[in-house]
Amino acid sequence: APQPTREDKFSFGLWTVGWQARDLFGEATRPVLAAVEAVHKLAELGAYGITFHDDDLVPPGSSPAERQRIIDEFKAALDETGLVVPMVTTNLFADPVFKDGGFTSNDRSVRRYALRKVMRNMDLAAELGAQIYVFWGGREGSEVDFAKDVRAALDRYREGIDLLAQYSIDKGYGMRFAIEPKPNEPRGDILLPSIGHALAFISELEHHEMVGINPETGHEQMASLNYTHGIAQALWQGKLFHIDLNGQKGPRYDQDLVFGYGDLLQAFSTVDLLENGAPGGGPTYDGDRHFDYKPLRTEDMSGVWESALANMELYLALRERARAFRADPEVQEALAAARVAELSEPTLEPGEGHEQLAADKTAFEDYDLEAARTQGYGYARIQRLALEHLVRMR
Ligand code: 3MF
Ligand code: MG
Ligand code: MG
Ligand code: MG
Repeated sequence: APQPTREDKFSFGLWTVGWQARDLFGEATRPVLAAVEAVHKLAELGAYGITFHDDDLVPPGSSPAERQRIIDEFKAALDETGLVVPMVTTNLFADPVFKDGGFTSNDRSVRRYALRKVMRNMDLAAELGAQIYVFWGGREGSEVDFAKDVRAALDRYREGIDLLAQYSIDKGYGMRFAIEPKPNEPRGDILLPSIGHALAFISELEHHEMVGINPETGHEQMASLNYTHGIAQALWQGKLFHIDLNGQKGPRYDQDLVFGYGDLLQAFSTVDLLENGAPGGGPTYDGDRHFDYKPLRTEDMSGVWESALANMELYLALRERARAFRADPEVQEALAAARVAELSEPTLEPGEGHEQLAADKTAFEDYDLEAARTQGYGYARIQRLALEHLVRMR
């Protein structure tokens, strides 16, 4: 199997390998994982980075002295291993104070407290050199439509992000923000439920240029959406600031499986897009390949590290398969026959407007409709070749 290295830029949330597997119906099945141990173990496996929520690193209720000791030990482990912290985020969902949301709680005092909690953790993120700050608004939503004024909630969401962007600017942190969409769970309905909703929201922000998204594979697939298409649109809009890779088996609860363990074919197209870019060119992704997954509840710590490695190995295997797919002359011929590159040609001639188009009889009056209607596009062959590369038939 391919061996992950620093250059591959793989990163993990501390909450992933550190998940004690407490779920809705059962207690924890694993012990607490010390952050320092996670750093050492991930570095050993070939990872490049580690990310965290404030409360993953410093348990809530820690004294200032205790907090400082934890941070110092964490920094020492980073120095020792060379692991970096590309992204940091805030837990605005676990504490009961956030049961109706952080930035969008109906209770104004909760909203002010949430902003302060983020500001404190942004200071730590800056100290650790994090360039990306993620916002997953897991409790920003409702179960009762009549109890939440969604337009007012979006005003408050915008007010919160605007304030925090100003904070980063004034402090000279130079961070970029990434909003993570999710359709539901833990709220019945969450605000900014999909990539598209988040992108539309961002366009309304004061500092919209410093805000992008952190799309998670499973979150889009929970809503039956195509993740590869979603990140392609984010790239097109220059908004793919970060990424949460994992696996999900269709529209059900948020499974957070190992990357590729859900829709493997879509994982293949995701890796192809991230690694090989779009056939027509355009912006690509160069951030860390971040995994947000949950090791199975049945596993002890050896199963945790087994699955952490599995994320990276599968990504590398798909990267190798995607390169082989693109390099195969038969695939290139099939892509050409399907005129995949023709989509990058503008529909209009240079300088052509609707008047010239209206004068072009070949576009309408003399158009060979029958030929266009009966042609085959050749996509079946591309799908077959892609699958054959995926399962190593080629
Ligand atoms: C929940 C998530 C979150 C976010 C995290 C920020 C607990 O479904 O995906 O993980 O990823 O809060 O990155
Ligand atoms: Mg998830
Ligand atoms: Mg999740
Ligand atoms: Mg996530």
